[in-house]
Amino acid sequence: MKKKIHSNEIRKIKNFLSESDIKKILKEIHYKIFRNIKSNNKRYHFTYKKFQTDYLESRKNNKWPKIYDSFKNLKTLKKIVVPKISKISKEYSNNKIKILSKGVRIIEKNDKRNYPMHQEFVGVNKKNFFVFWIALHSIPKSSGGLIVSKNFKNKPYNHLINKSGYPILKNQNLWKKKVAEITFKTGDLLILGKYVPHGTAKKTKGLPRWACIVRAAYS
Ligand SMILES: O=C(O)CCC(=O)C(=O)O
Ligand SMILES: [Fe+2]
Repeated sequence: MKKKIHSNEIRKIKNFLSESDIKKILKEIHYKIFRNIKSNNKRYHFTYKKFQTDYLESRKNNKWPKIYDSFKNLKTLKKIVVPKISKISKEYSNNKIKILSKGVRIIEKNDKRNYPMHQEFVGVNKKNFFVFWIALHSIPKSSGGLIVSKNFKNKPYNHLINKSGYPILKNQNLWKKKVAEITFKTGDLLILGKYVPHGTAKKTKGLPRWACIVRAAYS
């Protein structure tokens, strides 16, 4: 029997990506960043700390939006993450999945890019689709994990577009009253149904938060 996932469900899968998978992903990202900063140190060398400091440096560069956009096409997403998502999806359905979008999302302390509460269905014209959200490092409390609603119906709610252009649920303050914060260990995956209200957890501490987000639909 397949463990079908419903549109109002969330499922956590621990250790979905291994430390070595993640190192490959972060190295690819770091190299893209490194090539675009004016660094005195000409030699490329990956360490997690250097990755984070080079990122903060490259954010000041006007090429940053282009670099960020290129993360959608990371080879490691295609070669490591997508095949693993296809594989795990077979546990939930006999139907094949189609990747709708993939990318990397970064949240810094008190970041304006924080996502308010929303459901994922807005603008996605697929009956059966899911968000695959993967932590690229451990994310303890108050470090920009995810908040998910504890009390909601399995249906679409009305959304409005906020100043940043994101579709968000009306009455954010009410939604935010009944949420649980999800924390992550390196490589953990959270699968979210299209009607699960969710958003970015407050980030008041720690280095920038990195997650890989893939949206996929069953045919
Ligand atoms: O990564 C996050 O903090 C939230 C992202 C999200 O909900 C989305 O991309 O739809
Ligand atoms: Fe979302």
